[in-house]
Amino acid sequence: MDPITTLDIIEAGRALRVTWADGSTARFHAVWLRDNSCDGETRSPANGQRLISVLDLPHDLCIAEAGLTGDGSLNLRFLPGGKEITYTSTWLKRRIYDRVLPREAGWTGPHVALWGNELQARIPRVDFSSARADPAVLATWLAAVRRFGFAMMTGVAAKSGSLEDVVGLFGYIRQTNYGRWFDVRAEVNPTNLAYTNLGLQAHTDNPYRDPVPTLQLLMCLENSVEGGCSIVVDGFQAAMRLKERHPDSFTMLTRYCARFEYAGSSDVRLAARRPAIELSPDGELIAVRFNNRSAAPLTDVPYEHMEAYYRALRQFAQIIEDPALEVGFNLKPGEVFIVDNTRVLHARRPFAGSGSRWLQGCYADKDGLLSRLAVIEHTMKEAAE
Ligand code: NM2
Ligand code: OGA
Ligand code: ZN
Repeated sequence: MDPITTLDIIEAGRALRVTWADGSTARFHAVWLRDNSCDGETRSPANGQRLISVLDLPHDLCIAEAGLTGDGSLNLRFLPGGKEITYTSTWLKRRIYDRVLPREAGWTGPHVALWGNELQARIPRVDFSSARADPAVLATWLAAVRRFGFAMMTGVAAKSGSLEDVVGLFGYIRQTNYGRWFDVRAEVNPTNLAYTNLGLQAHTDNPYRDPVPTLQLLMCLENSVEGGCSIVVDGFQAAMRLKERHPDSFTMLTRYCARFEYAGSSDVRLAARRPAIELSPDGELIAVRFNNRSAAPLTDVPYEHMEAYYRALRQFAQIIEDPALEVGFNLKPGEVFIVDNTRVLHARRPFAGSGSRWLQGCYADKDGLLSRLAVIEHTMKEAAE
């Protein structure tokens, strides 16, 4: 633990400067400190949920007294009201916000690593039974999805519905008009081009849905055709290449909304309006949407910028097609791959021949996966302490 050495009430009690033994220092506002109190009147001891609202924070809140307790925690008294609150030094230090965030558009968090075809030699791969039996093994698989947006699973029973068991390891299936899961094989009168033997250019699934399914899983039941190889591409890596090579094009794809739609069967008319590259208000790379088969007419790009937008899209597509970014594999029965559908694009080469190719796919969501991973990590950390 890093103890607090100095406390200075500043700005007439509207804020506090805290200095730690290692020399680091940060300011915290009275309103922020009061809002983040962990006492039983502010947060439910049963579930940690907040009991107060912003309307319970007086507009003239200030810190009247600041001191250190015997164990080095920070103790504050607020006015009006005179409420006393204690914070541990570690809790506070982990939540410093008094810093300049040198963030250029396109940043990603510490758990995300961009990749290209060097991942081919070290595709994250875990066996289903091991993942089911051992939370630590499951955690390595889930962490790979968090890090690379892509992972393989082997040893899954090559029978219809097995994806239920795979998704059951970490979360919930997202049911859609395609079903809880769907068969991917060449059909007569296909309702979707995925249900043919055509090649599918690298894409994210269902960009015509809002919210988009954030995970997709594809499992192989049969594969004895010629061709049909699977390819994955890190869409975040592609977006950053676009930014490096053609910054104006990156801006085009983040600034204007594209449109996507699907009405391949008479009971469905899905449509969404979202950018091809989505950033958060502070520039974090959040999502890539790219799917030539469901791109709808662009009507949100002004006339003056339409040609530049198409140029940007073409440059993005060229980067996505660059073999240097591709990881490829031929799925065998019992193999599953999972992609973060907000980030990693998947493609299929065309196939032919006398054999059969039968995949099953399903959607799920990343919030549940990340929650499951956080729970395992938290439990393992507690056990180690
Ligand atoms: N299927 C496989 O997003 C798409 O339309 C890709 C989706 C039909 C569920 C195919
Ligand atoms: C899909 C898809 C790839 C394949 O079903 O969404 O992209 O290999 N399929 O058939
Ligand atoms: Zn797909």
